Amino acid sequence: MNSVYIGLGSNLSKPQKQLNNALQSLSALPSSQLIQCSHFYISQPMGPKDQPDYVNAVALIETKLQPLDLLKCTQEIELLQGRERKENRWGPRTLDLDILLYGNQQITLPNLVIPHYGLKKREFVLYPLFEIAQELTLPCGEKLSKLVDLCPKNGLRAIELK
Ligand code: A4P
Ligand code: MG
Repeated sequence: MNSVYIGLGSNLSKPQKQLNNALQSLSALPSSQLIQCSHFYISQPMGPKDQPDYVNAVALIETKLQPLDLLKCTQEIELLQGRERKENRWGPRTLDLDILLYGNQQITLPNLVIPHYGLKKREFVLYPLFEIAQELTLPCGEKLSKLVDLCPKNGLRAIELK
């Protein structure tokens, strides 16, 4: 089994519901188990500002799926939840699933780069990841705790559980 961290993000069509649906789909992936998910966090949009705030979270799964098979699955889940890929970069979306880390592997393929290129500098990835993986060291040797210390929160806040 491989430990894989997945970043979830949504800012359209009831984002919290989108994330809950995505978690359900992740838990149903073949040869995989959903282990844990962070709180959901409200974050300011990175990129164009004329779009709603995002809801972000990070989930940990254990999986036997190989990285490209997993990518195929996560893209299918995005499409199932109405994701449309548009021209404008970093525009609003119903669901974005980013494979942040796949075990300790470093992967550079045309359609898959792991660790995810935004991981080290995005507060909406680092803080939820740190919540569920405080002792994590990245494949490059950097400690997650150090990256979190260096990253401003930029208004990021956890959604209170009711
Ligand atoms: N791809 C390569 N590596 C990976 C990976 N590790 N995980 C490729 C997933 N996909 C990966 O992704 C484009 C291509 O990246 C895929 O075809 C896949 O083969 P995409 O999901 O189609 O496009 P995208 O997400 O719009 O592009 P990009 O540049 O990946 O955007 P990001 O980095 O995902 O950022 N603001 C807040 N507050 N919260 C957010 O979650 N998200 C974005 C999108 C913008 N602003 C945001 C947030
Ligand atoms: Mg993406």
